[in-house]
Order: sequence, then structure tokens, then C-alpha cells
Amino acid sequence: MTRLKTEDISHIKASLDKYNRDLIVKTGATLGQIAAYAAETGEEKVCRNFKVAVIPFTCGRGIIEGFTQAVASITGFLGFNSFVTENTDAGGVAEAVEKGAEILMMADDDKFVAINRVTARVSDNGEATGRGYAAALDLMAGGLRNRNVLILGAGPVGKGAALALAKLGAKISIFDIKPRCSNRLAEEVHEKTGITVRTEGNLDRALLVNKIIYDATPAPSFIHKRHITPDTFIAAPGIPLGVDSEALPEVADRLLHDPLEIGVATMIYDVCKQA
Ligand code: 2YG
Repeated sequence: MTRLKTEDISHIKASLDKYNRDLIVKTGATLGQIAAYAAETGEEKVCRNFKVAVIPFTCGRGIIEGFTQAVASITGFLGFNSFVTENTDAGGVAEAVEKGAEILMMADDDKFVAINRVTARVSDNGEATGRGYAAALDLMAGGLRNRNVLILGAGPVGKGAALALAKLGAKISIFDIKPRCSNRLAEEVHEKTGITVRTEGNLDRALLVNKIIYDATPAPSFIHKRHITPDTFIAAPGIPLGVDSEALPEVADRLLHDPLEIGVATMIYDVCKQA
């Protein structure tokens, strides 16, 4: 995942209703229903009494203006009492606890986590995003069991996706720009699930052959019009978008893409679901 910029997220709060309606058209499910599916729980089993504090962190490349506000708007949209702390870093953590927040959400340049102080549950954005988009793709494509799915990118999101897609019964192939990363993820999926995963060496051929594509790479605009057919479905978490501007209109109504929403929704359901 590349680092988000303010312009990637400043629209989120105002567009959540429209975003949710768009999800229902594409997947038949709301953001909450997708998160519940990904968190292997039911909407009714998610405790909304927990208070959520989102804490700005100034370390590394520093605060992204609007990031914590966008996160709090998503958890608020899902029915959680959410706020952004006035203080940052350690002071923000202390303020969150003093104000009675059970759920703490915070991100430095490497990790974005949700922590439930009461149950000690933790959810990582990369893995949760991978799993959340796999759930949404399963719903959008009408079930992935025994269907070929091409995963692009063997990083944290691609890994979360591979394990979730294996659980959903998909026939997975993986392409990463570094073949040893594809091989390592294939081995890890086999170790953890017993499922054999193919690795792809040629990106263009893989994109021409596969109709269900999961873009977990930080690369922009490498999926072109010639790769798109009426049967193509694409899950594309995070920024930038791998689908180029010519291909976009060909697949727009069968494309899942957002900078934060599905990942954050999956994280909060992960840490608030009842055992
Ligand atoms: O508190 C702040 O404002 C900053 N410390 C947040 C920094 C977040 C950096 N991480 C990213 O931009 C992404 N890799 C993670 C965001 C979700 C992507 N699926």
C-alpha cells in the first residue's frame, strides 16, 4: 500500500451514504454486511457500545491531514460512538483511555491498527483490508468457490487476500513483480490451508487469461482496456488504482475500489464482534 494523501480521503465523510448505496448495487451488501462477512460474524453480534478513539500519530512522515477524521467518520457511519483525540501520540492514547474509549485506532507509517482494550483483540489494516475485499469480491462475483482468481501483489494486503480467498474455495494464482515473493506467499498459503496456489510469471498473459482480478499492488494504471471483458471483476483496495483511465469505464460497475472504507469497517468489526 502506498501512503495516502489528504486528497485521497478528504471526500470520504461526505460520500459515505452514496458509497454505501454503490456497494449495495455492486455486491448486494452494505459496508457493514461486508465487514460482518469478512469478520465471520453477524451484524447483530457486533457490540456497538464500545467507544472508538482515533489517535493522530506524528512519527515518521507525520500526520496526514484528514486521515484520523476519515477513519472516525467510517466507524461513526457504522454506528460506533467515535472521536479523534485532541492530543497526538502518547498523549492521545492517554486521552483516549481517560475519555473511556475501549477501541483505540492509530497509524504510523508502517502499521495501522485497531485495539480493543477490554478484550485485547487487535486488527491490522493490511490483513483486514485483504480479507474485507475478498469478502466483497465473493459477493460481487456471485461466489468464488472453484473459480480462478488472480492476485497481483504478495504484500500484506495480497497475503490477507490469499488466505481469505483460499478459505472461500477460490483457485488462486499469484503474480508479484518479485517471483520469490509470489513463491513465498504460495508456500505460506499451502502451509496454512493445504491449498495449492499457482504462481504466474507473465503479468500480461495472466491479465488476459483471468477474469477475476485482485489488485493488491501499489502500481498505477497497468490494467488496460485489452485486459477487460464483460465477465471481468476487479477488487482494487487502496491508492493508486491499477485500472487505467481507458479501461475504467469498461469495468466500473464491476470494480471495488476505495482508499479506506472496507479495510476500516473490517477492522472495527474484527475487534468489536462478540466471541
Ligand atoms: O496519524 C496520522 O495522520 C498518520 N500517522 C497516518 C499515517 C498513515 C500511513 N499509512 C497509509 O497511508 C496506508 N498505508 C494505510 C492506510 C490504509 C490503506 N489501505
